[in-house]
Order: sequence, then structure tokens, then C-alpha cells
Amino acid sequence: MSITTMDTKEEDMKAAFNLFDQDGDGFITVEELKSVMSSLGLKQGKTLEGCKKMIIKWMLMVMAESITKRWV
Ligand SMILES: [Ca+2]
Repeated sequence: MSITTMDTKEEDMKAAFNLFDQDGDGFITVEELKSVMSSLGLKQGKTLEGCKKMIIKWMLMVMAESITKRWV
């Protein structure tokens, strides 16, 4: 994997993060996630439980990303 590919991935994640972080405080709340998902018409956004599952998936993805960077 090239450095350019990793940078692009990081930019993509930042862009996605900023989309969800509507008030720009650096945190994505369940309410923010729910609001974005609902506006995108995703069915997970309609329930709080679905949003929580999405946040857990998101966190695991970010953690996996940072672990990969540290070990490569
Ligand atoms: Ca926020």
C-alpha cells in the first residue's frame, strides 16, 4: 500500500466524519448520526438502536485503521 493511498483514505474518512459531525465539535453523537442517516434515507437511521450499531462499526473501523498504520 502506498502512502498516497493511505492519505486518500484518511481524507475520505475525515470528509465522512465532517459530514456526520454537524456542529463541528469533533464528536459524532447518536443524534447527529441519526439525523444524517435519516436525511440519506437509510433505514438504520430511523432507530436509535440502528445508530448505535453504526457507531460501534465506525469505531471498530477507525481503530482497525490506526492499528494497521502503527504496525505497517
Ligand atoms: Ca458533533
